[in-house]
Amino acid sequence: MAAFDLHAWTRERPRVMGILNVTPDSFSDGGRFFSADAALAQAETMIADGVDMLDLGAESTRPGATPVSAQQELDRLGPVLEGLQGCPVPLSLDSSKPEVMREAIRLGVALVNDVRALRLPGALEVVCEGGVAVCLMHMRGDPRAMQDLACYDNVVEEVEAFLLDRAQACMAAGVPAHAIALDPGFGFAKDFGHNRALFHALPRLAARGFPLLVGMSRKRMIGQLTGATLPADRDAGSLAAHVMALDRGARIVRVHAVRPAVDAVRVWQGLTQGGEF
Ligand code: HH2
Repeated sequence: MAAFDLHAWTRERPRVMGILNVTPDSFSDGGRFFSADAALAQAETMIADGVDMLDLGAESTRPGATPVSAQQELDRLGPVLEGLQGCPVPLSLDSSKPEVMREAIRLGVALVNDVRALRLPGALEVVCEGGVAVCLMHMRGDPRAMQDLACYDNVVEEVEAFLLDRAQACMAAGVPAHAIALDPGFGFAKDFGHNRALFHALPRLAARGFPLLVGMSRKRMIGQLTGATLPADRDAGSLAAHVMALDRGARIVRVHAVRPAVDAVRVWQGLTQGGEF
């Protein structure tokens, strides 16, 4: 099976990836979509709202999150993936574990979104054999202790070098270049200054030729700018940051609030690329 062509898909227009956290403890919506029924209802809502891809995660990666086993992830994801058979939009799996990736690929996911950039042993091989696309994200350490590692000489150079190195490793293992997206990993082992430096460097990262995915939805950096302490109150700020990211070359935005993001992408596309109405 040919891997999902992320380059062609994102060249057509920017894409909205909807976050579906099948978890009890995610930072902004933990517990809301933990049952398979609730997750499937939310998937249906996001599809009706025009989402381009659903990103299913079963382990929170918020700072300090408690890790879960591969079996727990599979128990959470299995019924949701079964319920999404025949889904009209491609599915993405937000996981780092090769066992989870293998089963999710069997159940039809088109993309593996890995905050560890396929660094766990066996992950790269599973993606290669499965013939799926991948999003490689930058993070240091693991979510439990990553904020202690937010210390860089030059965050942009280090993140860029890391992402290019991981993309090379994927291509050397047989993942086609057109199936690779990169993500600087906003908020992952980064303080506000690092996030801002990376935001300014989006054009430089985009110039490397891989579609850029950005995920700032409801994150602390948005709250630091707007004063909104509750993640659910950060959607407007997140939308502003994501539209600015599109102007700087991002091609996929990973969001909780799908409808406003879909409208924003339509407006961005219509005003910057022209076209008939
Ligand atoms: N952020 C989160 C999780 N996965 N994947 C990519 N590629 N980029 C991101 O910025 C990113 C990600 C954290 O957000 P969320 O899934 O809402 O929270 P939690 O990890 O607590 O479930």
